Amino acid sequence: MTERKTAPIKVGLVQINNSFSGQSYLPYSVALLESYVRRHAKDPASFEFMLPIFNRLKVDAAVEHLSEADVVGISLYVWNEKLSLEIARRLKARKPGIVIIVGGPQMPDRSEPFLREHTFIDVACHGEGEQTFLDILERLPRRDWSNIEGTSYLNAAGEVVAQVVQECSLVTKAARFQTREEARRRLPCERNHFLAEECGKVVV
Ligand code: B12
Repeated sequence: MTERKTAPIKVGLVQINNSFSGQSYLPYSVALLESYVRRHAKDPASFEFMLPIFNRLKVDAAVEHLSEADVVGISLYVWNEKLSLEIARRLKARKPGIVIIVGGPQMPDRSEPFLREHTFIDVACHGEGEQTFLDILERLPRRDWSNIEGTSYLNAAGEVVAQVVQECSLVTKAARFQTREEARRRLPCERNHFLAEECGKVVV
């Protein structure tokens, strides 16, 4: 039997949901990311997934749990954004070498202001995340996110690199916004604004 030469990369996942009467929503979205990596990675054994965080908890407790990780994927929704970003900020301060990836419906497609405000984020994912998350994990040793579709990040020169073109999911995207105004503000280009109008009936 051949032994692994390097320890597996420890992956932490965070998707904080609300609890009602002691019952919690399980972290479906990050579970999909983990399953996809386990199924499709070139070498699945090179990644070790920690138990995901899915309940509201104190920032300190979350940071403590995640400080074991080499990379953390965080799912941003309107109900967890502030808490999740504070966990990420404190985690990066404690462990500067950790890689922080964010995604989810609360991630704006026009990401420059967001990335400049939250410089502790290494890479953001836009839209469906399974393949994008795997691509990022497989590039971890190089820390090079260039040409990974569905991502944006600040490069070493502090410039925004936005690789956010996912034509097929525009209707889904439009459906994610609370109002047409929000859809117009957040979708990345004029064509998408037009589509957001077209999809008006599915904007909830
Ligand atoms: C089903 C659903 C519900 C069900 C959930 C049932 C259940 N058991 O899970 C119910 C009806 C309970 C519900 C309730 C609510 N919901 Co709801 N819901 C949805 C819906 C229709 C689908 C959610 C889903 O499962 N999608 C499938 C998953 C896999 O998609 P995803 O979460 O987007 O994840 C993918 C990507 O975003 C990305 N990704 C996500 N996280 C990460 C992280 C990383 C690191 C990476 C790389 C990628 C990544 O990859 C994932 C896989 O492709 C969406 C609308 C939609 N079309 O998505 C709204 C939606 C999620 N809900 C929304 C809202 C506002 C709510 C409520 C607050 C409504 C309310 N006022 O009470 C509550 C809150 C519930 C809570 N969790 O606390 C909003 C969230 C908006 C936002 N910006 O965060 C959405 C987007 C609808 C909308 N258009 O506004 N909801």
